[in-house]
Amino acid sequence: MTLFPAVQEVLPHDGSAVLHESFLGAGEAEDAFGWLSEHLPWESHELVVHGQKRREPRLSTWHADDGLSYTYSGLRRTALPFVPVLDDLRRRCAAAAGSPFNSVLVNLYRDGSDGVGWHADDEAANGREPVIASLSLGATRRFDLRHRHDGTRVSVDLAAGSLLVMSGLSQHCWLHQVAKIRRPVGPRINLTFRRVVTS
Ligand SMILES: O=C(O)CCC(=O)C(=O)O
Ligand SMILES: [Mn+2]
Repeated sequence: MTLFPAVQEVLPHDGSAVLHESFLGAGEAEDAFGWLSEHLPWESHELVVHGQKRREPRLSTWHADDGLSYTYSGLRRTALPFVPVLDDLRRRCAAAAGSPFNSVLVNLYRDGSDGVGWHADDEAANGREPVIASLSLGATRRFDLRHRHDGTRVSVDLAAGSLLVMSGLSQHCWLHQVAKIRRPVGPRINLTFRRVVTS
């Protein structure tokens, strides 16, 4: 008997965020986590938040098809190429999301003192009503969404192998975060596949 549907909409209104709980099998998710954590050239970046420089509390890499660059919280990033593991995951996430992707931001949360604060993926480069596929590997972390106007809160645990596909008004009407936590937690990798549009 299945107690919870394997694929479910988590937003009550104003956009969509569809959670595919077991998008990757446990072995596949472990293999991808192991390979990416060992082989990606993890970078530590400074962000400009409210005019102040801060070191981002997570490591990341950004990969894109030829010639794309991207501005993220005041930081201009030049793309690394897609590698076969990322390309395979991109193809599968695109099929599930029903949308093509030309880039992926890969984040490594080393422990509970890494996180990402409230924000929306609403940079112009993501286009209007972007489809963003967010694949999680490694330790489970809580992902919070908060409606910008009515304050509605939704939280989901993003476990290894889960895929969250955000679309429609989700970036206009909602903010999201991965809060820092005090309890001991292992490393987590999150991949957000996006389609960056160039003007
Ligand atoms: O780690 C996550 O689940 C979310 C990451 C995120 O929101 C981002 O990189 O824009
Ligand atoms: Mn985001």
